[in-house]
Amino acid sequence: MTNIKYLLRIMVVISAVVLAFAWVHIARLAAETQTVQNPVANQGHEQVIKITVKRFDYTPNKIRLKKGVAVTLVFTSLDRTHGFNCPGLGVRTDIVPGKSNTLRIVPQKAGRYEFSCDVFCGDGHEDMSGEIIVED
Ligand SMILES: [Cu+2]
Repeated sequence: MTNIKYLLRIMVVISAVVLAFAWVHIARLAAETQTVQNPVANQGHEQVIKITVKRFDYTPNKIRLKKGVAVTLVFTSLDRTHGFNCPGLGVRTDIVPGKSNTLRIVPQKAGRYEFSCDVFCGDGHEDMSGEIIVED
C-alpha cells in the first residue's frame, strides 16, 4: 500500500517536471516565432510585437509590418531607460524599466524606416538602432 503511494508520488513529481520543461520549451518557441512577423496570420486580434531593449540593442531589431495593418509594439527594458524613435513613422516613446511602454502603429506607406535610441545610454548608444520594414 505504502509502496503504491510512494510510486504514485514519484510519478506525479516526474510528470510535473516533464510538464514544466515542455511549458518552458513551448514558451521559448512562441517567443521565437514572434520575431517572424506576419500580421495577417493573426486575424481578429491586433498583433502585438514584444521588443526587448538593453544597452545597446533592440530584440528583434528588424520588424516586418503590413501596410494598413495595426500593430502594438510593447517594449521592455532590461537595464535602464532607453528611447525608441522612428521619425519616418512619426512615433517615439521612452522605454522605462518596470513599466509597460507601448506604441500603436498603423503604417500607411510601404518602405524601410530606421529607428534608434534617443535617450543617451552610454558608449555604444549611437549604434543602438533597428529597422521597420513595411510591406504592401
Ligand atoms: Cu541609448
